[in-house]
Amino acid sequence: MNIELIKGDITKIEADAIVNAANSSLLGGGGVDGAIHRAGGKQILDECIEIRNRQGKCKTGEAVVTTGGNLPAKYVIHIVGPVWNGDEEKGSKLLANCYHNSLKLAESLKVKTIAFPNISTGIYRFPKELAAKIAIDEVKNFTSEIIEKVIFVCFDDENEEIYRTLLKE
Ligand code: AR6
Repeated sequence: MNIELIKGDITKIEADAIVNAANSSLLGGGGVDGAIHRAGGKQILDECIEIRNRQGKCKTGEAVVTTGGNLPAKYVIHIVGPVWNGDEEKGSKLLANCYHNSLKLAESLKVKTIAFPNISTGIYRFPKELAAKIAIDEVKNFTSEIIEKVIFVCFDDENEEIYRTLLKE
């Protein structure tokens, strides 16, 4: 899989799938979640409500999919990242699951290109450098015959700098 780094707004990315850093309610929120629901329109929320009604709240690390609504992306994969509470071992495993489960779901949808935001590094306060290492490791360790490209979309300068440095290594 090719890895690409982009600085910007994930709602503008033309990938088969973009990943949303959602919360367990699946009903939207702030940060990238708010941006995706605003840009994608009501269809995404309606589908999230349907999923909620069918299976209840979404657990940390669990991935569910909706269409992209008005977004250029075909699918939105909603994942719930861990809230940082200082437990590095547990938090790291949960965050790794987020990337792994998103990639597995993407593969089952025959997605060729997928874009990730920096899950958990905003409102959920996960340390950015540790989160980036986990994200890059999970993607590099995932072998796929289907997914061709993974795009890390960094919104803030700090994350972009961290990813640029780690991806150079
Ligand atoms: N495009 C790409 N990345 C973005 C965008 C955007 N438009 N907007 C923000 N980011 P956060 P979390 C970056 O807080 O930490 C929500 O309320 C941001 O700079 O969106 O997983 C949910 O509903 C940061 O690096 O998600 C949950 O309640 C990254 O996205 C909670 O926040 C993640 O920040 C989830 O918190």
